[in-house]
Amino acid sequence: MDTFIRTCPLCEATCGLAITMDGDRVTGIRGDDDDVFSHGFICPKGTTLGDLHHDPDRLRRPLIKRDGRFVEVGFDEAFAEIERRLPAILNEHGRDAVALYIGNPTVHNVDATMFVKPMAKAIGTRNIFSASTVDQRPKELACAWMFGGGLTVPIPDIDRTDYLMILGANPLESNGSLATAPDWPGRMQAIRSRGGKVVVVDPRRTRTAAKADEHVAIRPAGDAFFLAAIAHTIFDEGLVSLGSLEPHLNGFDDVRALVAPFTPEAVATVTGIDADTTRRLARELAAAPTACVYGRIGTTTQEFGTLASWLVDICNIATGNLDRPGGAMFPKAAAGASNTRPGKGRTFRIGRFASRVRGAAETLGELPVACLAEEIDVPGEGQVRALITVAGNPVLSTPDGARLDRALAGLDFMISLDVYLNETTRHADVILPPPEPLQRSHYDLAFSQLSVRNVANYSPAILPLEDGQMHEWESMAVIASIAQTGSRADPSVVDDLVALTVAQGVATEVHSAEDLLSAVAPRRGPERILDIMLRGGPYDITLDDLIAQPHGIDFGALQPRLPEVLRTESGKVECAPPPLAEDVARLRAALDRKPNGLVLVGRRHLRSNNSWGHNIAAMVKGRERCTLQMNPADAARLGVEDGKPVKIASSAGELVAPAEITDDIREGVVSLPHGWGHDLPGIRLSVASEKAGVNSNVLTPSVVDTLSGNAVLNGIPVDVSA
Ligand SMILES: Nc1nc2c(c(=O)[nH]1)N[C@H]1C(S)=C(S)[C@@H](COP(=O)(O)OP(=O)(O)OC[C@H]3O[C@@H](n4cnc5c(=O)[nH]c(N)nc54)[C@H](O)[C@@H]3O)O[C@H]1N2
Ligand SMILES: Nc1nc2c(c(=O)[nH]1)N[C@H]1C(S)=C(S)[C@@H](COP(=O)(O)OP(=O)(O)OC[C@H]3O[C@@H](n4cnc5c(=O)[nH]c(N)nc54)[C@H](O)[C@@H]3O)O[C@H]1N2
Ligand code: SF4
Ligand SMILES: [Mo]
Repeated sequence: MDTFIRTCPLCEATCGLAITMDGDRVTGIRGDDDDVFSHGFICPKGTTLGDLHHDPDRLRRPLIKRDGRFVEVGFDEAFAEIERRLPAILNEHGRDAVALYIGNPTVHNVDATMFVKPMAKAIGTRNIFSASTVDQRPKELACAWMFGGGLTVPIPDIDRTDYLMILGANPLESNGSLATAPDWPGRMQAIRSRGGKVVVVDPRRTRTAAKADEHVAIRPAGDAFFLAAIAHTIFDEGLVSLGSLEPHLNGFDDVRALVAPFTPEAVATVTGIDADTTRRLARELAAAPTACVYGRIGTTTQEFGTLASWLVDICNIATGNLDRPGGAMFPKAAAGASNTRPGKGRTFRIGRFASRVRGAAETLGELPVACLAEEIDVPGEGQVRALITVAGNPVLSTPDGARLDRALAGLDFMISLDVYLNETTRHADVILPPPEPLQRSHYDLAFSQLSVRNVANYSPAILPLEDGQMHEWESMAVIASIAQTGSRADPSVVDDLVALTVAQGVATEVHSAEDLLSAVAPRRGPERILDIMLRGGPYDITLDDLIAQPHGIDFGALQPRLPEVLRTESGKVECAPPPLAEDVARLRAALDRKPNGLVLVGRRHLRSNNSWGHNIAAMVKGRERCTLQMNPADAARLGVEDGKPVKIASSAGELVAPAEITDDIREGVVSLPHGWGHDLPGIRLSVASEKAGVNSNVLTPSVVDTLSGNAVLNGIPVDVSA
């Protein structure tokens, strides 16, 4: 029996795991007590990595659809099929005829993270979509405008704060997001134990809210109004305290006028929060020795997501809490961060091109995934005819799931890189499975840039590839060469090119690109690129240094980084960037809305992983979880009984799900989790199909936050009937 140390790739918390193996069988998984960051913490999901490894439904060989049925083939044959069909579409209909959808696990997989962009570039399409536009795009844009980088996100310093206000996040179920921290439960409890306060703003009394000092049951989509009223109060009552931030700010005084209409009284109806509470919370925030406002998916996947994201940091700035210990701080990642390299600031722009059908603006090189179905099913010049999905299940994860499902059936050609034959990949002509997590190395390129401590941790692969398997980066490199030249090249061609580009990007006077490349020889693939990034990074370490420290290297608590972290044209924090300032008019226009009828929000459960956790028996055991939560008052009014099926209808579609009547949700709001609906024909998910649930995104219209293009997944008007 051997024990292997590796980082869990299943969520953003990056826990260290100690995995015992007997040959290629996983015999046990526990938290790694010596991990410099997680200190032994593990959640129930982390213990299921072995079940994923042994899952008989997990794809181990490529599949090709022949006469409507999938047959297992080797990679050679799969690539021959791609060679036969992909270049023909590119040649006949142009580069934009091939779309790409990049799903969430891509960022948990260093192979895919490093090679998906080169693959996209080789295809040369504008039709790039990703899970980011059903997730954090508003936060990225707000940060790009304010600080000059989409990943220059202020992270709540939860280990040192005296006051944490959490909006639209449930880290006790999700284990945290845009705030990488193993053991959120322990770290949150520590705030209270040292005499601090935790406030949770959420329409539901979540597990996180239940463990906090105070729960504020906001109405869905009320966050931008509420935060504007907090900021208003801070200005109005003379509570602004910029401290050492002042010389680093541009346009802070403009914010006062922008939030002026949003008095606590004026927002009370849209937020559902009485003016006294809002005022008190603003005073508490200003009075706390250190404080931090933290907003997550409930604040971004809604109508005013970008404004809410901006106002989170306005509240942090106004109280002097940006960039100070205990406030919201900027991590300094060991590898891959653009804000650790010297760089000239520039004014960030979106809308360099627009989507064909509705003219939605490009953001960070992508189009909103809410537009994907229409780009496929609306005929005309520039129509999407082929799709490549990478680690994504957009039929269950993105708006108007039923329409997208139909649209995918009409494509000329579809390739999926995925580990399962699921609701989305059933439409593919070719499925290329990556090796599973234990067969690949791991480094959190993205999450170390979003972490509450500066930590670096590398895990080598535990198991080798089996015959007939291929690394995911190699598959991507081969597809890139087919898209670029019409025929297959060895993956090393693209690999060399990517390594050179990365080396040139991080080269300095001390380390030239050539020096870097020769220093990391003979490594190849992601290891070589990572080694280059580490050598060019702020701590000047090498991959060997990380290999020598399997429990990770801790570079310590976050340090103040202003103004060095900024890449704005002014070199200052832009407090009132024009696109955000202009969007405030939209918020003002909505101020007099009267809430009317029920609205739908989502939720997550500790034992889920978006749409793909449900094929593991340990993840779906227990009572049914895909239920419509509703408040007893709403249930009584509508004659709904607990456990009985109810019909839920929106402008996009309708579903039937069992009702779960609970005080833990505010009146006027109902909640259904996403990622369910495993009852479609042709999928190969034997466990998930047994507890199929319903696809909540059948109810999600393809409406977006107009500034960011991010889908509105929360606050959807619905009718519920018994
Ligand atoms: N167990 C588990 N963990 C996960 C995932 C998973 O599927 N399962 N998914 C991972 C991913 S991809 C992500 S992005 C993260 C997300 O991590 P979190 O942001 O913590 O996600 P949720 O747990 O969905 O919490 C969102 C909360 O927002 C509330 N909410 C809904 N609408 C509003 C609103 O308008 N205003 C406010 N203030 N609150 C609102 C919901 O009630 C919910 O409690 O989780 C990650 N971790
Ligand atoms: N209503 C509603 N909808 C939501 C949300 C919500 O809160 N409410 N949350 C949104 C959020 S935050 C997100 S991030 C999205 C997620 O949206 P997606 O990323 O589209 O969906 P996932 O369910 O994460 O699907 C991941 C897919 O990747 C596959 N996979 C897993 N590991 C690998 C790998 O290493 N390589 C490859 N190639 N494939 C792999 C899995 O089999 C699965 O098919 O969903 C969004 N949708
Ligand atoms: S919290 Fe996340 S990273 Fe930690 S064990 Fe659970 S799933 Fe893995
Ligand atoms: Mo996400």
